[in-house]
Amino acid sequence: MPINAICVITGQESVTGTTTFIQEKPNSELTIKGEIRGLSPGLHGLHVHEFGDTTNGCTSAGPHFNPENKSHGSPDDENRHAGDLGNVCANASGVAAFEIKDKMLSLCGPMSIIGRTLVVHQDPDDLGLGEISTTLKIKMKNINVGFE
Ligand SMILES: [Cu+2]
Ligand SMILES: [Zn+2]
Repeated sequence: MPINAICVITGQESVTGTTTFIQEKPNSELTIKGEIRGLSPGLHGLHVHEFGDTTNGCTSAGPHFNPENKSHGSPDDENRHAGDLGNVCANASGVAAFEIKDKMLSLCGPMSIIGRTLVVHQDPDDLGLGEISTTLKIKMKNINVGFE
């Protein structure tokens, strides 16, 4: 039976949305499907951060979920944080609709994202290629992933 989880996104400046996570079996790829509204048009970094505590934004949510102690990268890289999901793109109306298939993250086991935080950033993610981390400015936060 497929496993499902959902996160409801609430953020600053009337950013709202939902993201659904679907996994057919414990080891199959994770489908991440979402729609986020109220963003500025263009690219926004999307990550799973380590902790589910969003009381103090990115500080309490901790770093990118990284159980294998790797470097920040693109979701297509071998060397990436498990929580690195790249960028989502908002259209001219500020809506980002996306469907991501990810082979690293899971809804169970050591790579489980349950109880962590999904963060959509104001700025694009440089995917590990730049010298300055773009992951510090937070636009939206506060998504605990829980079972549906
Ligand atoms: Cu982040
Ligand atoms: Zn990262």
